[in-house]
Amino acid sequence: MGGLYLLDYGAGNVRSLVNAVNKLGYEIEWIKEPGDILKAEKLIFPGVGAFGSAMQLLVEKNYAEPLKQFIASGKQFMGICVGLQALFEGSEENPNISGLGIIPGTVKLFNKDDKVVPHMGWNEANCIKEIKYKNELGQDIHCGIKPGSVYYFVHSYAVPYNQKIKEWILSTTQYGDEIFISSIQKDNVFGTQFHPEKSGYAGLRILKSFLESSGNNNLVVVDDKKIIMKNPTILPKDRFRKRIIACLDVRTNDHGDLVVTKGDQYDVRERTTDNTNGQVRNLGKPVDLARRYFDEGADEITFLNITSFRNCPLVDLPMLEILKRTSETVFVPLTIGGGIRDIIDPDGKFHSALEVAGEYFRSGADKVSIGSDAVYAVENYLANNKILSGRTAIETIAHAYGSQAVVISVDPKRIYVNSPDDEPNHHVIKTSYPGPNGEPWCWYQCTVKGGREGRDIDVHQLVTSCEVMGAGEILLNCMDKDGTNSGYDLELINDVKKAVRIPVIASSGAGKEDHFAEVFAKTNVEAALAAGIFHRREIPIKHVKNYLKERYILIRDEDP
Ligand code: 1PR
Repeated sequence: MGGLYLLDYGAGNVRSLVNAVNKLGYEIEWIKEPGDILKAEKLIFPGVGAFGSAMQLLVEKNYAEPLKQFIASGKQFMGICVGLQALFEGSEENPNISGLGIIPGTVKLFNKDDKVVPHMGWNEANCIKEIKYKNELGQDIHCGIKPGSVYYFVHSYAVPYNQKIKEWILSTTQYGDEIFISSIQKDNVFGTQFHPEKSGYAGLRILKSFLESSGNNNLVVVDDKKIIMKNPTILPKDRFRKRIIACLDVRTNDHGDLVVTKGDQYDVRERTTDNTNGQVRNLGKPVDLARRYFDEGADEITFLNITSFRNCPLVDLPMLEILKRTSETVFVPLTIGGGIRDIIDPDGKFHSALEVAGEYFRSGADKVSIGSDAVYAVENYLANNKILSGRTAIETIAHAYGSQAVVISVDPKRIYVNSPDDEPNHHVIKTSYPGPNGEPWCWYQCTVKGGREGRDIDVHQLVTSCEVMGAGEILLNCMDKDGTNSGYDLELINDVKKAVRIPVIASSGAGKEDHFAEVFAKTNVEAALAAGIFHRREIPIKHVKNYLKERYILIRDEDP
């Protein structure tokens, strides 16, 4: 099939979409100028970032009018995420900016009272009508959305279910007690609020059906006889899945090769018989391991460059190549951490954290994770009477790419005290696991440079400030628990969950299946991350998921 085009305006990770299309055996060309839009036979618009900036860029680049003409011409269009939202009249996200106005209605912010926002993770899409495409031979192709399958969502705004536009609605999804439109389809226009290119095999099936359907005018048909419109009812609980994340700490070993390693409380060197530091532990090759975890059912993959404090020219950042290669075969979200900060090349050239993040997004990352730089930013924010500067990495990246793209990686360690009065400037909690001298209280000190340096700031101050700055998720490590296989630090996790309204990933300490069940049963964390047990093949991800399923914890099943 020729004439398949991608409408990109440089706002984020579209590499994964291109890779997904290529994997399905199709080539896709990029729209470079307005005239290309009308040349296209099929067009995919993977809107990324904020509604307002997407629309502004469409207008600035003179794409908006040709896009409307393209859609009116009856040629096939697919919008993804903001690419779907742009079809509506407007969005609460940027009330002064108009959408394309093809579908009546406004995109609204989720209600944050009963749930964390963004809605980030795997959820169901329930088709409320049955749609079939025709292929070139006139055969039916189902739209690819299958009952029971789950898809990857990442957004804070959505279009609420609305009977008045029922002819447009293909599926709905429930988040908390809200039902929103998760996909639309009418004539030649198709769109998903979720990301098919990040939804594993279930998502690839949807892209495939769109690509295989005939590209001629109006050949996409709605089979009217099959339309079963029923109003979706609000269930007592949504079907949002708990996520299992595999984390790969990456660094160069003593031979200069990039390897996945794993520390015990952040010490990544083998212990030798004479108790001196040995070689950096080598647990495999990053790209191969990521692929293995995708096949085993990981819901996300996180790469952390743990020697990021070393200076490196922007173009030689070691993780760029790893991301590019991983995103060719791994179709779940990828996060990259380590070194997301302003950098100066060895030749003296300055690059902002925003530029660094941009390189990673273009190489296939969906989120960046900020560690040390977040601690410094919060220190300045608190010293400056909580006035936002607008210039921190968190703020600039969240502004350009959306909050959902900014994760804060926290590396805390416990400091025990006898009484809260001993530490009046920090958030102190009573612990059931007293310190070495029986101290019944502790606070969690934030560290920088991979745990090498403790700072005078506690986790509570860090996460609440980062949320204000625009971070979209917290990756909550714990130095005391890392690599110990003794279970997650539930006290820390519960304390952080109470403090923020953004998703939290529990990390550090998983040693058996029951630790995952425990963290989901005893905290309301959105995701659990592990490293060592997966790398050492002690417990396959599949076993963890089966164990959770047997205990009625909702997880995503593999969908081959
Ligand atoms: O400060 O923005 O450059 O980011 C550096 C990043 O590298 C941070 O996210 C920091 O957590 C990470 N990092 C730095 N040094 C180490 C180290 O181990 N020496 N890794 C390190 C942190 C912790 C987790 C680990 C979980 C689960 N690793 O990512 O994967 O604790 O482990 P487990 O399941 O085996 O217990 P910046």
